[in-house]
Amino acid sequence: MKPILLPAFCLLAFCPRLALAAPSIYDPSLGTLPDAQGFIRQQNPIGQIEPTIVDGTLRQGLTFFDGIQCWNGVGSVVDFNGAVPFELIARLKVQTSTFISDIGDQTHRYGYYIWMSAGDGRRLALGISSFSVAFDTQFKLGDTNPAPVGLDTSSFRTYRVLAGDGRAKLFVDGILKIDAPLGPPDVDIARNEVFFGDYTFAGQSQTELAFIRFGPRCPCDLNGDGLVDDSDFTIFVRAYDTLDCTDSTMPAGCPSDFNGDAVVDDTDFQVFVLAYNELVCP
Ligand SMILES: [Ca+2]
Ligand SMILES: [Ca+2]
Repeated sequence: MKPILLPAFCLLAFCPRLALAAPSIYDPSLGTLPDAQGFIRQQNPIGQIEPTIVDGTLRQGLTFFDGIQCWNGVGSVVDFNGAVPFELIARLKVQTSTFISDIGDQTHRYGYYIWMSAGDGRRLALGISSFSVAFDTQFKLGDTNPAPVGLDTSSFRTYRVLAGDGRAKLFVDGILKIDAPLGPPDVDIARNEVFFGDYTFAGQSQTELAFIRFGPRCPCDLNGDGLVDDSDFTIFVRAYDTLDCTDSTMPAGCPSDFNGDAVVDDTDFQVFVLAYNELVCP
């Protein structure tokens, strides 16, 4: 017989800590700039408008077209070959962000970039303009990159990147927009870095960033919005009540079965509760 599901707080004190890799997060709702949360600012030239925190979001810009203002999570663990996919989630609103299709090297240039370089030398860049999104996965002259996808970026949207098994996927508000092969490793790039902001000297942007998190995919974030909260709890409880991963009503892939034993039971619940308590993956 299945045990009764207890409220999360009843079990918190008794759950052992799981040893999972720490994700990297920038959370403006804490009231501080990325500089105060472990990220290193890169800004050029002097005279850029100073970023501010307003209503829990990081406001940038309008940045200089021929300058940069971005932050680097130096030493972040970026692994595109891990047992679980690399995941990056950012919630962003764009007032304005430029787009250039090709400045001679066949890569795109966006006013707002999220740039990831993995430990194996592979690169992946997500560009977000006022009217489109794109991946750059190839950085050698003559290589082609996936075409940009039209998108109204002027309201807050959740951008979710998954990279693993040789492919990169972009979901926007839960809908798959781009699915492209990752490029080959480069020998001459800095590794394990994630930049966000105006990262290019050939673009400018004005944006509001509400959240960015990256690291190994967080299994407990069942709706893929970067947090582990009541919305995920609702999804988990439904799977817990169903129990059997082979049940036809279970979501495809049985995502709530965190330990892979084909049932969603108390063992999975203990994993979920740890993340729920932290609001993000432990
Ligand atoms: Ca969630
Ligand atoms: Ca299980």
